[in-house]
Amino acid sequence: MENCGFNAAQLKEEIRLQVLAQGFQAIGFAPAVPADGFDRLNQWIDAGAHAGMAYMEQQAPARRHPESILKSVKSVIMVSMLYRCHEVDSPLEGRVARYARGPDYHDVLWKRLGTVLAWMRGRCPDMKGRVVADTAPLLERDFARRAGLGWIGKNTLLINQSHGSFTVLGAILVNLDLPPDPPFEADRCGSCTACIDACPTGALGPPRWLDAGKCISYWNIEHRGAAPDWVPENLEGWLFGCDICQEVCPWNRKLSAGAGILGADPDLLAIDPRKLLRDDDDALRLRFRKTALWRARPEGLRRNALWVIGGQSRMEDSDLVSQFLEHADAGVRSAARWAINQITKSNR
Ligand code: B12
Ligand code: SF4
Repeated sequence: MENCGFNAAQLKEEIRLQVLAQGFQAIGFAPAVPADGFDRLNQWIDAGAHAGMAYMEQQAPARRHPESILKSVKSVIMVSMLYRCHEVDSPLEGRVARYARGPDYHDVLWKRLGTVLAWMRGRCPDMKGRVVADTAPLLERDFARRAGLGWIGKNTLLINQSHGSFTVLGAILVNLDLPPDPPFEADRCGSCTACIDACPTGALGPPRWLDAGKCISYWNIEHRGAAPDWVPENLEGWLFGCDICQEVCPWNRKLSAGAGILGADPDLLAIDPRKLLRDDDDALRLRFRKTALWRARPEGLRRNALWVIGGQSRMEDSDLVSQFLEHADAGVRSAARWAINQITKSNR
């Protein structure tokens, strides 16, 4: 589509300003072409590295090209938003991945990118566009690299030279011809292997390959039901998600705690797993419905809380944990059994 009479470079600059005004830290423009990493995605799926994420397998063909999301797409506008990075030191609480410590980022991104798209429609009433954040079949990190936002680190995350990797990604797909930015070609990881070395479950490696079946954030976010014992044994206190491969990354060191627009809720910096176990479904819904933690649903949150409590092995928790030994959900029951065993072993 012609750019409704606008000079493409000027329209691009205006879009950039609109995106930055919505609190995004970075924006870049990529052409709507087949994804660079599509073959790698297929190798990853063929190797079973997606573990139980059936949607990754089902949607794989759709990730080849952004036209599966918007048929007439010509440009992919990639954006990233830095989230806040407060450190928390509360040994009895469960650790929450930083991206989940505020309102659900999907809602934030969809709303803000929707505002930008509405502005664009005001300029070009006949244009077509789609807002994307996480859930659509787009290889977001590939397109972010293509749009010049950064490189793909050995922890597989998109790293921006100024903002590091504690960012979430989103996109606006449009049928406008917007001049692309140069892709980010350099690999700034160099000889560093800090993330690969730090991962407690060996999920990373070879570089830029993550075996989801070994990744803590797969087990405590995506997986439903029981898990093998080595999962809770290596949880290192993570109640939801895991940030270890980002915490050790030198590119995240200079970030200040207050940086980023995605606000952090003080109640979500870390979560008391005992309170979580005492809450019923309605209370959990009220507390977590509008946050990313809701993806785990009440039974997943209870299972994760039991894993964290088991890892702390305190005798005084045994009564509470015992209440879940006959729970209706198999994942919760099995986590309670594991936690009781841990408590008993450590207090013999
Ligand atoms: C499935 C998924 C997961 C899975 C699998 C993770 C994974 N590495 O694939 C699990 C549940 C484990 C997960 C965990 C996390 N996730 Co996640 N996840 C996704 C999702 C939905 C798809 C990712 C995907 O396509 N994987 C497929 C594999 C094959 O991808 P890959 O290993 O990275 O390889 C691809 C590219 O990197 C590329 N590639 C690799 N090497 C090279 C080298 C070169 C030179 C080139 C050109 C290309 C290239 O080729 C591959 C195919 O495209 C995306 C959203 C989206 N729509 O993209 C979010 C996303 C990747 N997740 C995100 C986040 C925040 C996380 C967590 C940090 C959350 C947390 N704190 O717990 C962790 C990080 C774990 C990690 N180190 O990856 C963000 C990452 C933001 C960023 N800055 O990169 C995304 C983009 C969501 C978003 N919209 O913000 N996630
Ligand atoms: S920790 Fe080192 S190897 Fe891993 S992503 Fe960061 S710079 Fe790259």
